[in-house]
Amino acid sequence: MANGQTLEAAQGGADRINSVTTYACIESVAVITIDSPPVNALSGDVRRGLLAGFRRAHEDPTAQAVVLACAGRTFIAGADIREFDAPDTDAPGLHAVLDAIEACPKPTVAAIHGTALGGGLETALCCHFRVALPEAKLGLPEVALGLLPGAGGTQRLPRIVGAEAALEMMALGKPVTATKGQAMGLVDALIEGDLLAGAIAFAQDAARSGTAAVRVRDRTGGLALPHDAHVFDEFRRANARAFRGYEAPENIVRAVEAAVTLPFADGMKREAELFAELFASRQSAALRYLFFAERQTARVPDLPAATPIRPIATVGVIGAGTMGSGIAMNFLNAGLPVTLVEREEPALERGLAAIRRNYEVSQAKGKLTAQALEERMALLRPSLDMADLAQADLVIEAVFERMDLKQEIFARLDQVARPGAILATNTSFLDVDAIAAATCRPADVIGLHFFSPANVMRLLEVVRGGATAPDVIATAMSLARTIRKVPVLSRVCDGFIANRMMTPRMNAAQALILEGPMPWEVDRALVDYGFAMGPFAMLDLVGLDVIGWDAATSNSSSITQVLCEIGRWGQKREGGFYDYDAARRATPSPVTEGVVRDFQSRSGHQARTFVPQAIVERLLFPVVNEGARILEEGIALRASDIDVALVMGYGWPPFTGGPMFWADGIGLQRIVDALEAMGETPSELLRRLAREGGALSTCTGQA
Ligand code: 3H9
Repeated sequence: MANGQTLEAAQGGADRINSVTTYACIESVAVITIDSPPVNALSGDVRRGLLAGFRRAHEDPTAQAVVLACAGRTFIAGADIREFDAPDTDAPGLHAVLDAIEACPKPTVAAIHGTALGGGLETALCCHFRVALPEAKLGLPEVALGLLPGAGGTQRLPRIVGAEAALEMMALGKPVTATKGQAMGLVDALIEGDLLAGAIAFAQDAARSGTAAVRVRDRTGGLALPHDAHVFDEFRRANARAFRGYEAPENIVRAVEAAVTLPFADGMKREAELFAELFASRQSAALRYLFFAERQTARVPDLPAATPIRPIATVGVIGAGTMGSGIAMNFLNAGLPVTLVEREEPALERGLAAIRRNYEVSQAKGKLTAQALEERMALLRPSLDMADLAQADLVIEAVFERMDLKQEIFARLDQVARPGAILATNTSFLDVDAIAAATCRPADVIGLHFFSPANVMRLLEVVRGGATAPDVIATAMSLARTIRKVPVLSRVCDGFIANRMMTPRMNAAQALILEGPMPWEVDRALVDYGFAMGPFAMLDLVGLDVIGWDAATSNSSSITQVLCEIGRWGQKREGGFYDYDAARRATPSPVTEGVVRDFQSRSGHQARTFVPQAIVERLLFPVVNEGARILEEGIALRASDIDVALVMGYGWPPFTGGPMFWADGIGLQRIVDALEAMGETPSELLRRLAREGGALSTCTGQA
């Protein structure tokens, strides 16, 4: 229980206001407690309970002050996002509830533990005071849902913390700890130990002091902090890159501008207008969809809830290259010992040095203490002998993508690993069943496909082979949470979900430049769509030589081959599709242009101009089609898993919701028609949904 003994006692002797709210009067302090798992979101019932609770506290002659507290793991974590699409219209609106809280003439205190987020913090801002456990977090993260704090947060927060700090918290969605919040004036007292007892004592003091408590709306301290009109432009400029493509940050900046220039009531009206714009936007619908999609991926319909989880206390990683060392770091970060195995001493040394260097960078940024760095390194056991993996509960192989090599390793693992150990491969496209066949225990074999850099990227593709045991799948899905990854379950196919989905984009890009657009025009269209870089810039980064080029067999039959033949291998050679200066800034290359023009004239295409929208459709509609095939084949469990995989693994712009959600917004019939016009065959699923007016993003895998 996160919120102490006094809370339990208070609840024990309390009156029940409704199914999620209790009321007690303890030592002259009214205690209203919300208990609505999992996160005390402001559902209709919670709003009903709050309104009734504060009314009763107002009228209760024995109550001199009021404390608002929450049971369970957290204070109110925000508006109930599920209700956004299905509002409880019988319940009082949030604004009416907050007005009632703010109008309470007795001193009101929010007692915060866990996270006070969004509408939760906005509720606390309608109390006169906020007290909190030191480790509690306070934030207004609505921007991540494509929204702004629409319950007065944009107007009240700057009145306490000032415009600049409020912009940081709201437009960047950065929460603060209660300790920092106290320094900013947002938290009035930190309580060590029993939060409710501390909050009650604080409320009694406030009541005793006799001075009228000041409402946040009437406070001006924050607004008096130095700022001028430039603060807003400077903030926009400094964050232009992070805000690119997103609508909510600009509306938040405008709302804070209103807070510093308009009286409170007018600022609230402005906030409501700006909120309404965002609430109706496709972007917010997309980001809300992704919020739930991300939380759904770990649910596997054919795994009974009672499927046991194998305990994982020690991990082995084979291969200390970039992938292997990145993978190892995930487990070290979670406090699990890792045995890292390489064949040769120098490679092992390089891997260890890379891990240490990574931690040192985190330390230099203040994200890791020197002690934590050493603790993590101490969990790492380097080895040159696979026999040292005998005690590992999980072994992950991360060597070159060669089937013979992987099979050899798995055959050896089969001999050394203890019975019941999970044997995982980090392959990004090879057949997991063929790898499993090298062992006598294919039920224990699974794919764990990390994305590079493996210690940073949040996606983990979990690949179930034909023979993988249910408890091995369940363990992998649960382990993902331990190492703070989002697992997406895939069946075996070439490239699994994420890599397979993006192959048509690359093929379409290569084909398109034969018809007129230059690589940089193609890249520009995709960057404007929202990707961080286009496919050709990506090829230059990865290296043209490592994507299947072989000097011995190269015969000038493609643009990539010719570029490789003339030594244009990408950024590492200071030139690929683009030219690069010493600072690795890319400019269109006249050499590449010549090669492309040559291929264009030989291809028989009449070179023509494509508007950016046409380029986007040429490259991304085939991706949507591939997604529909992946569902038809039952490779993915659900369309939303595909969206999560692409957003988290390939930087697909989150504000589109991912390819499946985006496709629904475009219209499936239009996509079918366009695919046919391109000479592509639309999948049966896509055709059927287009015919029936169905949605792709709510589909489940079908095989
Ligand atoms: C808002 O407040 C708008 C206002 O300005 C008012 C405008 C008028 N609603 O993440 P977890 C569910 S917008 C409904 O796995 P954790 C979640 O789906 C809101 N449900 O746990 C999951 O359900 P399930 C602003 C919610 O410990 C379960 O709770 N607030 C909500 O890793 C556990 O969630 C936010 O944006 C919600 N608001 O993290 C905060 N929140 O088990 C969003 C969670 O069925 N929430 N659920 O899958 C979070 O950041 C994290 O959930 C939190 C807990 C940090 C609270």
